Amino acid sequence: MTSPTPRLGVAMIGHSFMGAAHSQAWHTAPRFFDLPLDPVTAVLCGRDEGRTAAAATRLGWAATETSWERTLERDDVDLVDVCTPGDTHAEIAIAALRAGKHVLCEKPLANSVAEAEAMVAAADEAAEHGVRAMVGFTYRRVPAVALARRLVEQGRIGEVRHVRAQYLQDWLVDPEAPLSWRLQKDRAGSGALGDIGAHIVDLTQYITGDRVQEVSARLETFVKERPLATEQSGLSATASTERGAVTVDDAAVFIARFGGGALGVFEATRFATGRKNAIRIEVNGSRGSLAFDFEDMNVLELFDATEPAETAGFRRILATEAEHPYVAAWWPPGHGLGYEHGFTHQVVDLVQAVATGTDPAPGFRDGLQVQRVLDAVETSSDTRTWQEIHP
Ligand code: 4PW
Repeated sequence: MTSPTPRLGVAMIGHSFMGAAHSQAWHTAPRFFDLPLDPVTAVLCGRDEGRTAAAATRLGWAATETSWERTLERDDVDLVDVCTPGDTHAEIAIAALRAGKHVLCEKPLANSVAEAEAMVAAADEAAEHGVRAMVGFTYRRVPAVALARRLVEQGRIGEVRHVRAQYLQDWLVDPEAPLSWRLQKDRAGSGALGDIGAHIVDLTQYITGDRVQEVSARLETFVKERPLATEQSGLSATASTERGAVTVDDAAVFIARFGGGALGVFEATRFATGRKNAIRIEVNGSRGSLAFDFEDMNVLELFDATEPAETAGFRRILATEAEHPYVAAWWPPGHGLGYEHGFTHQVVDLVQAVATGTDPAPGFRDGLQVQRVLDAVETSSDTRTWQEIHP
């Protein structure tokens, strides 16, 4: 008789947009992937008892808590999934690691470099006792993106010279869209820069295997005052009659130089009218190019410069074959994946790392490096100078 798969008790802190995305991932991952540990959605933690209980029923969690400190004391919890706004990441994640719980923390890792450094220190200490920490840059786990990384690693596009990255949303174009927590510096750390710019910094570094080393940036807040938010759900919220100041950037643009010499152009905005969640990455190398757009997320475009000029051209690789990263566990070719699958793959990779006692990627150190880039971008914009990112 085979022994049962060991249990991994999970507690999730927060149950809004990211909480819902993570919940489906914890449920779905063991159903489609052969996992070495059995994740059990043990405890959902939120501040309001009634709302947390309703969310636990809807999202499938066995028990609820209204205090994250109490959640960390529970013996049925082995891993803490932090899905709260950035202002609580450091405090919760550090306490969880010290309590011997593995941690998955939403991005950006923290609201400041100092917080991210403290989190890395806690993660390093915890790693000595076999406790793991991961930061949730989920878009790395879109099969077409993971394929892009694989092709760069194999040398298919040669030496990388140009990186073009945009993260375009439009949910703030309406000046009356309410001032939700994502528009408050004390809660979110920064605006479009940290919320979505962080993703393209991580994605370009992941795909190229290189690091952003220098930046020159400009941030802008187009709408400086908005109605305060009452109810919030996902990216939308209900407007109150009172108004408040927007304390974060609406858009961030910056140019960059990577350590290996490639030049990068980055744009993160919530004002790209008509673009809902367009994450566009293009990488040009000495032997070819790659292009990806999340709004057509099952496709990776490849230009192979070694092909005869007569027939060479960008071709669309439909990344839905069993040979592509993560896809073998899913559907037959052509039956594409969606937004939520990145979160499922994140759980798969984290559970593997915990079970095998290896450091998950991206770990807190990767999160800190992205934080340093975000910080350099803000300083550059404030001072109108180029800023170096120190390792
Ligand atoms: O991918 C994005 C997130 O990181 C989502 O579109 C929304 O913006 C929710 O949080 C950020």
